[in-house]
Amino acid sequence: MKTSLKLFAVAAAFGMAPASAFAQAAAPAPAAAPAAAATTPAQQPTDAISANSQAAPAQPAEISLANTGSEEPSNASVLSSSVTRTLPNATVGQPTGALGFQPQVTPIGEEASSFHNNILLPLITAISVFVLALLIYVMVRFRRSANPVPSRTTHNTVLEIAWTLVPVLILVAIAVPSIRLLAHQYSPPKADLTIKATGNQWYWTYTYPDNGDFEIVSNVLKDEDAKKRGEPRLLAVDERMVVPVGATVKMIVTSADVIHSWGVPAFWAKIDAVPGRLNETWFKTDRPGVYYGQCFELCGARHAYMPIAVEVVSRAQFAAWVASKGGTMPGAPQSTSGDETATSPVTNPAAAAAAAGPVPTAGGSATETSPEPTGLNPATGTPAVSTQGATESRRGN
Ligand SMILES: [Cu+2]
Repeated sequence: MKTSLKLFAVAAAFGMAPASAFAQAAAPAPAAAPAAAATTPAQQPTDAISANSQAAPAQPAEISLANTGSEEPSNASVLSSSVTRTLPNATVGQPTGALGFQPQVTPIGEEASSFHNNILLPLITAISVFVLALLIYVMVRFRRSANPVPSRTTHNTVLEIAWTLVPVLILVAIAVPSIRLLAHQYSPPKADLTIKATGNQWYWTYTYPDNGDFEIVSNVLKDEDAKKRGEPRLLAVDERMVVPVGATVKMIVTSADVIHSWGVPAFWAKIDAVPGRLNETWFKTDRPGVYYGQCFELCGARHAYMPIAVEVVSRAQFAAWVASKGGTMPGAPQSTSGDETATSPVTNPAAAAAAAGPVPTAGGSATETSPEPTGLNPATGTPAVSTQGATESRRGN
């Protein structure tokens, strides 16, 4: 009896450890939304735009490509094919109501969810079932009527060694893939693009230091506006963070006021946004689409209303979007003064293509003509990776 109980205690204590993996598993179910959700979130960010005085694209409420100085005539089909909003896929990139993780679209996410689904989940299930079976066996076999005179046994060497050794071996077995996953997460490939995300009460701003340091302000959409655009409520935003497909994106995350947390579950990326401090995470996805996240740190009254929407587009579409925001592509002729190779279409066709913006092909599909996203940032200076810079740029507010 006693041994069985002890075995139960050990197994139970052990069983709880892998269960903590569930802690990160929580999909970002949008918090229960009071009707107050729709109270004019779009007002705060105006000062944030004006604060970023350099080359601010005069408050682009609606994206317009017509006057970006591109040599292409303002062509409606170019416009619609390059900078329209991608419609979200209801099964990817947002909560679906299903159990488990959202479908993962990054290599890290695939590795992590596979670790969870194929190793941790079966293991904790087996342990729980084993413990439950032991409990039931003890309750039936050693109940008072069936076992009136209990055994006086106090030690069983074989059993004691076993219940010490087996959990240790299980932990070691878990540690191997776990530490391998950690290593992969913390040794990202060289970044193609750096984006600085700043949490604010209660919206996000995104700065693109590689693309002329322009800033976009991302506010939650009212429920009715989200519905009109075919997007999920409390996850849709007015200005999405846009990244090119296949690019390794380095996220520099900070905050302008209190602690927020930037995360997109489908990317397996989440990191705290701490005022006065720069945190870093990264993601890379080969799947174009719209992926939603939210603030993951309780940050105040409207914590539930500062969602994150990342739109993954082709490289040509990204270049068009950058141009529409008044930014530049790295290596583009107008933005380089000292780098002569970057200006030559011969030595750097990617840069030339980027400078020219989207090529209006007959089918309107700019994707086919887009060069590989590698080389997106030939001069990966990461201008914003200075703690002082982060805090100082915010001081003006
Ligand atoms: Cu927040």
